[in-house]
Amino acid sequence: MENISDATKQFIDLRRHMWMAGIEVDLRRLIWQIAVTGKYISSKIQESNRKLAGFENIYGEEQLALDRSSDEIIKRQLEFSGFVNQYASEERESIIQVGKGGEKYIVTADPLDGSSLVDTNLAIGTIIGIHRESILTGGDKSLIAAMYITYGPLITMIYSAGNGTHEFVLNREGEYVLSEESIILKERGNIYSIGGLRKDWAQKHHDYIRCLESEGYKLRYSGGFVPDINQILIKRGGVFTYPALKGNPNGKLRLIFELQPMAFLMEQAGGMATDGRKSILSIEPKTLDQRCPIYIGSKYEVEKAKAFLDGNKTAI
Ligand code: AFP
Repeated sequence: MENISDATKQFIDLRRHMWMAGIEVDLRRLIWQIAVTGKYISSKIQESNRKLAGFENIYGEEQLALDRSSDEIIKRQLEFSGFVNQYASEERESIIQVGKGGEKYIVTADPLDGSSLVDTNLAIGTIIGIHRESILTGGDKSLIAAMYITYGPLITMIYSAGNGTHEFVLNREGEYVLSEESIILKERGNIYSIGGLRKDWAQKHHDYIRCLESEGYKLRYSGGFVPDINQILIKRGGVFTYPALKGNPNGKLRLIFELQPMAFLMEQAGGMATDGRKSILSIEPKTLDQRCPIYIGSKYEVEKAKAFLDGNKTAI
């Protein structure tokens, strides 16, 4: 759907966009059902923020941690979806059955990533992966769609079902309407988002970061994976990295719940995602909570990271 005018975009809601993109009906319904949970999670954030309603929420019910209550909202939505067989969440030890058996999809979630930022009023988000096959043994074709919802000044939702990467904004009527269609990253950007403590970085990572700084990259790091990635997508370039650390070679972020969905969305936008050597989507997870170093964003910066980590100075 090339060249949709801004005026027209506001009339293209999420369901119409997915229908126009020819996405199969069950997957369209599932993506929409998950997107709707964003409204409920957002009201939980409002309602349970201690600055608004004390440590008890306005109903006086026992206050679940926000990430666990967000997880419950998603689980309940999936139980009634009719399309989901299993659900894996960063908040749960194991994969759980939510369907009767035989349903088409398996859903992964980081229900509320960055929840430690809620009291600072910084943006946080929900990260979703939709799989056809087993999460652990389905290979790199298992992931067929990904999405994330950002709870910031606006509630926005980015999705892809292999049809490019697109942004929607939740309007006053409670509809997700198209705001950025077919996001495509430039060859390179000018922002870098770097996690982990400098004292724990390997020398090759230090050298890479120093090179970006010598090329004038601007530091943009909030401590929230979702808004930090969202900034690279919406600004059409740059790099986010949470590297291998001394004493923690797998870094901090989780392969299944955080990195695979973001890698899917970034690659659909013409970007790249690697652990420093292999593409994220080619890594077969061994365990649910497997962590992985990450370099994700526009091609120039990610290829440069690979060159530094390979010690291949000529390619730098
Ligand atoms: P929380 O969910 O505990 O706030 O952690 C957020 C996160 O998993 C991810 O969203 C950030 O990119 C990363 O941790 C920030 O880690 P540091 O606090 O070590 O910078």
